[in-house]
Amino acid sequence: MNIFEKPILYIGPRNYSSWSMRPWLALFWSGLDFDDKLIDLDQEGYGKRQIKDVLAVSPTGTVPALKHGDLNIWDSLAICEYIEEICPKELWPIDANDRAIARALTCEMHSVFSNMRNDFTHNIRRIIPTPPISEDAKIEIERLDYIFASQFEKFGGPFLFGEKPCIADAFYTPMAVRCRTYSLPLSEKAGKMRDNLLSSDGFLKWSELAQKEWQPFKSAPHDSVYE
Ligand SMILES: N[C@@H](CCC(=O)N[C@@H](CS)C(=O)NCC(=O)O)C(=O)O
Repeated sequence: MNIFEKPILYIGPRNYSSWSMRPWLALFWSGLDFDDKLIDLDQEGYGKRQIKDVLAVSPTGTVPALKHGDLNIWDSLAICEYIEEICPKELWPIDANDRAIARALTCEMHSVFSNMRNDFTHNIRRIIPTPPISEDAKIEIERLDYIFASQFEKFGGPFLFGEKPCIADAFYTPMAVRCRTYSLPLSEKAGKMRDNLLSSDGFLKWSELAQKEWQPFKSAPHDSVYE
């Protein structure tokens, strides 16, 4: 690995690829100089992890993937952990207990919330009428509400652990997007945390770039329905 080379983050279309947004936000907040390279996911092999352009940079056939010198890392969380190790800034809270909880929340986001992710597909640009909410998705929305509200109560925002953004914020920002896109029910305090996450410098930049990538994505149900 040559640490003097710029890291390159391979990402999917910004409007849809929530997994790509997570390490991009971590890189944005890290202070590292980096490039990103967009790979069109709306092509043969999508959904099967068999897109040729993606397989060329990621053994799992998924984005995000990070290239740093001769090192290639796949998976959003592993990429964030790597960035945290090489960057000059702390991307986890300083306090050991807070850091442990931030990691637990991040792992929870990475491995749970599948109903919310499947039922409310990520779409930054649109406001979509709230679809029927399944019992399983309702349980996850309530859990998300608890996380947002309790972190807001404890730290007062703007981020989940107070003044500075951390990897947990990068992981939960796409959930704030879903809450906004589908007007999902949140308590007042959780709603404040949602709005805070959607007002961060990193998300506003990502969102601005997403607006410019204006092409419908045939695999995204709402872009064909609401185009
Ligand atoms: N667990 C992976 C998930 C990555 C993932 O599912 N990425 C989607 C785009 S958001 C993908 O590349 N899909 C390609 C496909 O399904 O063919 C991570 O955390 O990086």
